[in-house]
Amino acid sequence: MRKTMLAGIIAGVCVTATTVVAGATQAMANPNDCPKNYVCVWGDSNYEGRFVFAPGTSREKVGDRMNDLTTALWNRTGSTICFYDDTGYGGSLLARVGPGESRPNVGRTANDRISSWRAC
Ligand SMILES: [Ca+2]
Repeated sequence: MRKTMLAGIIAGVCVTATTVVAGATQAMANPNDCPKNYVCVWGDSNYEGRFVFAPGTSREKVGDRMNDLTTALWNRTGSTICFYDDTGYGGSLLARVGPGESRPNVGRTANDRISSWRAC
């Protein structure tokens, strides 16, 4: 009798935990999180983790918080945006993303390297 009750409690806890995680994931992936005319970058794939949402089409320095940490990105501007390895649009061109396009994962070559971007 006791064993049965305990199993029931554990099952209940598991169901609750799963529901919470699924809800959080859905909220993080909401395209409305990145405002129109912004370039948005996230630290984890599928638009999760730390992020920076920057208005306009250029950012000379992504800043310490996101430098060399971008994995996912969303270009909600009307321009094609080029993402660079160094600040000041220097170093390798890591990604070229068309207007409105997004990348749930920038790929191994560009991952955790982006330091700046501008229209190109
Ligand atoms: Ca870099």
